[in-house]
Amino acid sequence: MTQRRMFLSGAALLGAAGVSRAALAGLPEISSDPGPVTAAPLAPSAGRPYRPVVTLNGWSLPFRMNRGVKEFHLVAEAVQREIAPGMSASLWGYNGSSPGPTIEVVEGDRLRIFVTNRLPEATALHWHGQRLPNGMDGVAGLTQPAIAPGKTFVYEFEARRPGCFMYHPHADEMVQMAMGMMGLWITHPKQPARTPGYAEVDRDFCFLLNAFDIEPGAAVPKVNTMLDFNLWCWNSRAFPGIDPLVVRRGDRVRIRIGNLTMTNHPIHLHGHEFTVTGTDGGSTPPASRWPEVTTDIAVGQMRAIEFIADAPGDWALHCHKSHHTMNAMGHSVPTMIGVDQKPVLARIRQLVPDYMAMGEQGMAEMAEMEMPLPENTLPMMTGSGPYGGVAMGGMFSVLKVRDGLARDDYKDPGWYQPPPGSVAREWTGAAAPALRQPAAAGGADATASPGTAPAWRARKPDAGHHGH
Ligand SMILES: [Cu+2]
Repeated sequence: MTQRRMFLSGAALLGAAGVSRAALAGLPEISSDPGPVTAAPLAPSAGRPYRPVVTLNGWSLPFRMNRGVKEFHLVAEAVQREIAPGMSASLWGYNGSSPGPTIEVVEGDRLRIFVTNRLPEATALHWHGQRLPNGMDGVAGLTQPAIAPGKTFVYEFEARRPGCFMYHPHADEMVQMAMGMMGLWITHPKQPARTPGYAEVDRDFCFLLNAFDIEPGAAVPKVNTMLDFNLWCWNSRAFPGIDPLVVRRGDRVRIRIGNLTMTNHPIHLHGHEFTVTGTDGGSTPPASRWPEVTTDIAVGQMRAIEFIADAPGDWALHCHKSHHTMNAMGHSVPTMIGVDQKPVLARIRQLVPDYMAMGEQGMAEMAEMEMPLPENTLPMMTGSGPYGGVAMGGMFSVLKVRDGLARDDYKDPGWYQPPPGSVAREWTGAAAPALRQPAAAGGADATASPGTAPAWRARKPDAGHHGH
């Protein structure tokens, strides 16, 4: 009875929107990318109710109801995606964006998904993690013929299991995923209160981990790269292009993260403990959960983490592989820490006037250098905070916990204003004890006077190891 009433109200809404019977016989209208901003959550226009998710730097695909069936239209096509201000990539995606729009449905929904191929090669769409008839699984050649360029295919199945899922091509996968073809899929439970292990939350974020290898100055990813990617992204954005996750203090927060890169990513949250409450296999049994501050997300996996955001502040949320919080860099640059380059610098500058000696004291100085970059390239590490350079890139964002936000307010509140006296500060008392030399052969520490250089020893780079 309830269901019937909801379908009727859905039909009434559609009537108001002026969708005629003739229009319903044709393909659903194509919705297109609103840009690389985090779109406001898309409240359902019809069908069963649910609390929508927030796709970081992304959006959810509108649908229409057609005689009780929820219909979506995905268009596989070439897209232009700004990775961060200053760099744009030529990718493949869906409906104008990479990743494609998030699809949100409710457990028990009958679905019809139209997939139009506007790529120069065949594709197919796989619904990662779903229970569905074998012929709807989207593996080209195995469960269906590939969708040729210019053709539209129809997928029909019921959303049987609530949880977080992904969609991606299962045709020329290496190329199509390296080009950015992927999207998120959320199946909301029909009866949230009666779904084991599931809790309603105040803020429900989602994003995909993806990676590209784009030569500095170029725009098209190198599709044959297996490990040495240079752009580590969330939803095809790299820091400082990734929006903050804005939450109200005390909110119960869920973050759903899927990994469609070629390596694992230990995702780390500062200032809070969370539990892993879901995988792409569904909600985890509550008795199986333990607190974490980092969770590793393997290739092809999804994880839903939950926590109470009870600590106000600007808390880093990032991949803990330090190379993944950087943008394009040269991995074959030798380590120069402790090497005095001054004697040779003047001689190099006679040949290359702009030459800069780098890395003697670490690489953070690179974040502040005003080096001319090739066009369409991001600095290796960048971004500034209220106290200076953040020196980050790639898979990094900020969880902003604030008092007194409105329920659906996701606007960036600016930088956190900490209570007076609660920020790490410079010690102004007596000077620190003198620098200590490494232990001598006899085992005793020699103490040097301040300013004396320690016994650094430069080591030649290992020529044989370039992957990581
Ligand atoms: Cu990572």
